Amino acid sequence: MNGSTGETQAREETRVSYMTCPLCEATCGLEVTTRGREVVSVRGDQEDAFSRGYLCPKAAALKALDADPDRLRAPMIRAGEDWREVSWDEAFAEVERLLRPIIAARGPDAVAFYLGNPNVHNLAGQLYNAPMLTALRSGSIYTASTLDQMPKHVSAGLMFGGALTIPIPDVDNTGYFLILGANPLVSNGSLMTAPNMRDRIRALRARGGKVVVIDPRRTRTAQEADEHHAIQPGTDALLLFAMVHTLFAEGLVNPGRLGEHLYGLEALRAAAEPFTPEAVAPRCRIDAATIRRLARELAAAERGVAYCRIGACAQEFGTLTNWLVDVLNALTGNLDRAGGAMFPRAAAGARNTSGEPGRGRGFRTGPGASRVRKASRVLGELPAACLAEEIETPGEGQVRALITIAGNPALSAPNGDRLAAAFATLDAMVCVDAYLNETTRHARVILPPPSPLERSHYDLSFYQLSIRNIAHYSLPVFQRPAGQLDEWEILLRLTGILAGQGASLPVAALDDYVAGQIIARETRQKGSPVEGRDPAELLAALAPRRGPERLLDFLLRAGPYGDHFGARPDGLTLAALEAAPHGLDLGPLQPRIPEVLRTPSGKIELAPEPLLADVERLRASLDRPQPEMVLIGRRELRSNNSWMANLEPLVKGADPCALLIHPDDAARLGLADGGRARVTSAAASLVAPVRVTDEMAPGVVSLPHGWGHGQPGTRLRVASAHAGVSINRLIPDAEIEPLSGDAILNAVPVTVARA
Ligand SMILES: Nc1nc2c(c(=O)[nH]1)N[C@H]1C(S)=C(S)[C@@H](COP(=O)(O)OP(=O)(O)OC[C@H]3O[C@@H](n4cnc5c(=O)[nH]c(N)nc54)[C@H](O)[C@@H]3O)O[C@H]1N2
Ligand SMILES: Nc1nc2c(c(=O)[nH]1)N[C@H]1C(S)=C(S)[C@@H](COP(=O)(O)OP(=O)(O)OC[C@H]3O[C@@H](n4cnc5c(=O)[nH]c(N)nc54)[C@H](O)[C@@H]3O)O[C@H]1N2
Ligand code: SF4
Ligand SMILES: [Mo]
Repeated sequence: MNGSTGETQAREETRVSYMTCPLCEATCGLEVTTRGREVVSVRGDQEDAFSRGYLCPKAAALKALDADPDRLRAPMIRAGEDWREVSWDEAFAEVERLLRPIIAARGPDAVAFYLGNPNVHNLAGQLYNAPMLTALRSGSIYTASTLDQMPKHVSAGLMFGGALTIPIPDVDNTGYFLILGANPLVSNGSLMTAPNMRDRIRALRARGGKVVVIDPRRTRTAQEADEHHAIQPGTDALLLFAMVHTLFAEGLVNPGRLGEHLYGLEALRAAAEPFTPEAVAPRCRIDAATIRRLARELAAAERGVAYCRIGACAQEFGTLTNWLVDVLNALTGNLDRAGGAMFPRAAAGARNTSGEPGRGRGFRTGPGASRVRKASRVLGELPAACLAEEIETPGEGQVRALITIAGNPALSAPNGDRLAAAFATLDAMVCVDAYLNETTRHARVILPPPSPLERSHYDLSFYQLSIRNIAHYSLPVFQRPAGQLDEWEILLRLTGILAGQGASLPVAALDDYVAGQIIARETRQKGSPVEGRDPAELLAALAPRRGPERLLDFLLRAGPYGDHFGARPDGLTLAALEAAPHGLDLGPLQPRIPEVLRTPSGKIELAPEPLLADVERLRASLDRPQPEMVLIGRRELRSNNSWMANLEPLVKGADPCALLIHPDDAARLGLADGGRARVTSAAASLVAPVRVTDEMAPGVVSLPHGWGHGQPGTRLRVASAHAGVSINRLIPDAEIEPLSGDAILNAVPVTVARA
């Protein structure tokens, strides 16, 4: 089960390996050259079927990540302030000793889970978190999704019937690209897996297309665009509604082929009624003539697409915004056609191909709600912004223990000070994490995963969100050192403990159980290529594979391109991917409506009732006084949320964690470039270095998230020297987006003064 001793690797032969970068959604192919156990270089794989040699500075930093002396390599137990390295058996025994009494005395809900972003970049998290959660059946489940894309799940679920039935911009074939609240040239794209967005956008413009960016900041993406409009933060839904209004008012609604599949056109027209361009213009700070022109241009474009991401999503009207983006695409005939917004068909584990085609049970939020503020449960989870109060508030169901898997909520979730204080009061905290950081310092036990170069990889999540259908499996670059568990083994051992089976239940038996369950479920699934097959026969066909490879092989073979276990002998298998180290291109996205739909009506729901019910809240915002100054977030090229700041190559150079402010605001407030400002919100007050730049819209300041290192009890030597401040200290947790439970991370009212 454990890796070999690595003695063969210790001999100094030079090797070249190919792998998919697991650090962001772009899934670039990397060429990693190694000598013995050393990384010599990380380059873009010129032959990669998708990324063709592209990579960003983070991938090059995989070398530093792999070698980072602060990266944890052995389990640790804390006693007071002191951490002690222990064996895996001792660590799991301690986990059991901590958790079992809490579960026994207070029930499963007393143990909360927080699953962070790297879980979706990791086969272990994708395949083994679900069984772990099922083992305990705690209702206290939190993830980074409610700091991120949950509004998209809700809007897509309501419109198309599946929370992962998300239309993706067909960037390579479009002629008009309207981008709201995303900066893909820096973030490398999100809910749009597409390596090298800069060249894709340049190619779009070179073929005569147009790019329009809606962002309170003139970002790098805006600089590459034909047009940039500095919208007032938090008002994207108003702008989009006014564009919808314009389409109706000017007879530009032209869904084309989609017409017969749309339901709710009249209700939509009525809902858009109050949102005339004139009504929204003063709030959005985009004039009515421009709004009309943008609507006409999208309608007139031969192939066009609207797209929004985190700035327009993690905000007060995030679900309405995500809905209206897809509404615009549908009304202009751009949904589900080349150059518009299309539905990928991923090779493995795709939610949007499972079940009977064309119709389904649809999507709804709930059932159930959080204990303290009654926030609706969505996709089985509670809003991350509710976690602090669920820990603090006594009573039945109070959270007394927390298990984090690859998450750093102390820096990534709102009201960070309150959350960290709440962590300190827990009876037990267990973290599966690579670092002793702002969150894991509160743990009693830390269970470290192997280096990303010591595990296999396949992007189960992001091929479901990709601009082309791609499949790429990578073998580990290095063997794991003797004794290091793979992350899926860690998760299975936790599963055994949570299931009440003890800390020493053999991983192999649990893994067989998990595989059996997944296979049996699929054979019962209507419309599955393996519907009605004998699970035992399929399980036998997967031998001798085990662990994530067995599950991945199953998902590929039972997937839309698969060999269907003999039924289609030329079909895809894991073996075929192993023979293709640069990945396989399964072709451009294809139209999928109506087959992709899973709504009860079998139609695209243009005006789902829960969304219509939220429209009045948006309308009321038109009459609200505007705050004088609001805070928004951003990403910098060399960051990865909160966790790669301990790598020297990524933090050298100018301080990335500066407050960006417009020159007029700076002058009015007496702030100088390079000086310091005090930023105060309803949640906290902090001091940040100032960068004066006319990139920013007046009345808007920007801080990146993921900073605020250097806290006592952490072991992040490099990051501590580049600590920065945490924007999430300033973000209140009192309000959430009501439909999705998403945190409101953008357009937060603040005051700014000289420090
Ligand atoms: N204000 C503001 N806040 C934000 C955002 C924003 O735009 N503005 N963005 C939000 C978004 S989109 C997201 S996704 C969240 C992210 O929020 P989180 O997922 O909570 O935070 P990360 O910074 O991604 O932390 C990842 C953790 O996983 C660990 N880790 C890294 N690799 C592995 C691995 O392979 N296995 C394990 N077990 N652990 C690993 C790291 O050490 C780190 O502790 O932040 C959100 N917070
Ligand atoms: N380098 C780097 N890349 C990353 C990450 C990282 O931390 N660093 N994180 C990854 C993750 S987890 C995610 S989810 C993706 C996110 O990917 P993106 O969504 O592209 O993320 P950002 O670069 O933060 O871009 C958000 C933009 O929204 C703008 N904005 C803020 N508020 C508003 C608003 O109210 N309206 C509008 N229209 N715009 C607004 C901001 O100015 C910013 O330019 O990036 C991923 N890639
Ligand atoms: S863009 Fe993303 S996937 Fe590509 S090299 Fe950079 S971090 Fe890795
Ligand atoms: Mo994210």
